[in-house]
Amino acid sequence: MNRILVTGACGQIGSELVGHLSAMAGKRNVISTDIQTAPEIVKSNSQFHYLNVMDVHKLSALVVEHEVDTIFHMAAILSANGEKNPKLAYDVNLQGLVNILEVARLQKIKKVVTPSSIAVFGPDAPKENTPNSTALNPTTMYGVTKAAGEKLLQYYRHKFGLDCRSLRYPGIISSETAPGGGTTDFAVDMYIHAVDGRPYTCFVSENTRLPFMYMDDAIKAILDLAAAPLDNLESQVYNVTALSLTAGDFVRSIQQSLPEFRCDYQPDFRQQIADSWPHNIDDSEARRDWDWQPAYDLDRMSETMIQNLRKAR
Ligand code: AKB
Repeated sequence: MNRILVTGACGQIGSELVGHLSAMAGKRNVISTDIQTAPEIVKSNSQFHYLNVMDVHKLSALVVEHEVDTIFHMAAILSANGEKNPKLAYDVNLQGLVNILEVARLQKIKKVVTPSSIAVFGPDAPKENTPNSTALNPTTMYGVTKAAGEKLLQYYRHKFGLDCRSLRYPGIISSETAPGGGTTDFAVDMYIHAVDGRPYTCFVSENTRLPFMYMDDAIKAILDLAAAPLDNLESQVYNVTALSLTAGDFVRSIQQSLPEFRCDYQPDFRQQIADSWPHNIDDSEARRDWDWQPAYDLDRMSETMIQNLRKAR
């Protein structure tokens, strides 16, 4: 039986991942951790502990105490917050990852799975169908830490034989837990405003195009990658995507169900971040090596988001 530690368990992806891991491994085998107070979805599906990933001693003690053999390391400072506080993003994203990898190495953890991001790509990477392997010259601190993190995973694999895997998430759309401090957050904000009957001022321009994915697909992707036989994985880090959408595409899709929804556009510093990222990425290597395939298109995603947000209100 796997004993799984999840960091960043109260975040947008972590909070939903915990529920799925609990269904697979049993609540008592999921040790969830964060620096925030745990929401009900996390408390009811795991054993929750306060943990700052910077605290390597507490991290190590939790791993030993609970006989953890698998780590999903989800804690991170996202792109927009990272630009407001680059040093914090550096500390949490890179020192936090090194702490996880060191504890994993010393405690002989079987597997570490941790997300990377489309933010590893910079303005010089191809904008369309950005390949799995291409120039990584990010222009945000978040992107710098994710690109360096990918290299750290490679180092720990080659130097110590640690099984550590990663996937480059696009913007994730979900209704359970709001994203915190990312550049792609505008899309989730739009759904929330629309369901609340409020207009929305979007912080990127109408034609800003980025890769996106619905949460159920994001969870499926990380669980499928975690479950894939190591021998099938030709890469350690995989592009994954589902949709390539502009801000305006979200508005039009929402208006099909909520025609009164209005959005205007006032780009701020996040426009420059969005402009440095790909429009869509090539995930054929993930499809080849571990059968990656998303299930949600824009219509299905919008219907599900609106339904879930209405229920929650
Ligand atoms: C962000 O906008 O910072 C994140 C990401 C694309 O990794 N959602």
